[in-house]
Amino acid sequence: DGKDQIELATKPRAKTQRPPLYKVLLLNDDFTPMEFVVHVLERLFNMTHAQAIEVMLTVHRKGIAVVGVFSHEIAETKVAQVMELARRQQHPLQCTMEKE
Ligand code: NFA
Repeated sequence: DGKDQIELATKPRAKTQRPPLYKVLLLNDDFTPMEFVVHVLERLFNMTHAQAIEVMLTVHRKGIAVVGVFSHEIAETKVAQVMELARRQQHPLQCTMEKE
């Protein structure tokens, strides 16, 4: 009848801290093949083929789109992986990150 309840001490004014999140952005260009962008989105962002086509077309039409939201370290790794794949194939594809 309530006598086992424990009331934990709290600091009511202390707001809960959450780690900042970063948007990974893909930029359109006139030269990178659509199929390469779809491949990148499937392999590095775990998208289905249908999702990857949809997101690639959004970047193609709008110039830029968010392809994922991650912790700072994961976002940096994703950007580096996209840039490295593009560099190896000599495509000008650009990927960047921005705090949410
Ligand atoms: N605009 C590119 C093309 O027409 C395709 C593309 C999509 C490139 C998304 C970069 C990002 N081949």
